[in-house]
Amino acid sequence: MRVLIIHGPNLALLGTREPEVYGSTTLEEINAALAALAAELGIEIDCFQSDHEGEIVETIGRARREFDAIVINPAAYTHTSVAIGDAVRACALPTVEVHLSNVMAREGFRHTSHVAPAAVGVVSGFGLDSYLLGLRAAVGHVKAANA
Ligand code: CA2
Repeated sequence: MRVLIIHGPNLALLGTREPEVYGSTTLEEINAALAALAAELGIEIDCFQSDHEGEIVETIGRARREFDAIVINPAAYTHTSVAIGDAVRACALPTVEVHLSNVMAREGFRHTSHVAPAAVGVVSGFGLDSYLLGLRAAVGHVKAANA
């Protein structure tokens, strides 16, 4: 099983700015933790970060041929991008949306997601663990669908 991990805009800055909101863990540390969990689960992952909406849309569009599921933190595009929501719907891979912070406890504009209606579920508010829980959920979903 292969799972594509997508990190949206500005997440490359993790660990360097706003630690009070997003913690002190870097993106490299998140990817390393995901790789360790993937090894434990006996699956493969590929991690991708982009600040560009079109690149994220294209990457989702290509994913169907190579991957069984997607775990995505669309970052600010969560709240603005009809295109990323449409890409997730069109690619038809089970997708889990994850957020480091609890978006529902933040500003009102963060309460809307264009991706969540196309996802199998959302994990929000657990920092690094949101990604790890999201990966476990994606793998469990694929296994259940193939059983
Ligand atoms: O909580 C999350 O994971 C978010 O997706 C993070 C986004 C935010 O727009 C979403 O509402 C919730 C922001 C990512 C920006 O990351 C930064 C990291 C360090 C310093 C500055 C920004």
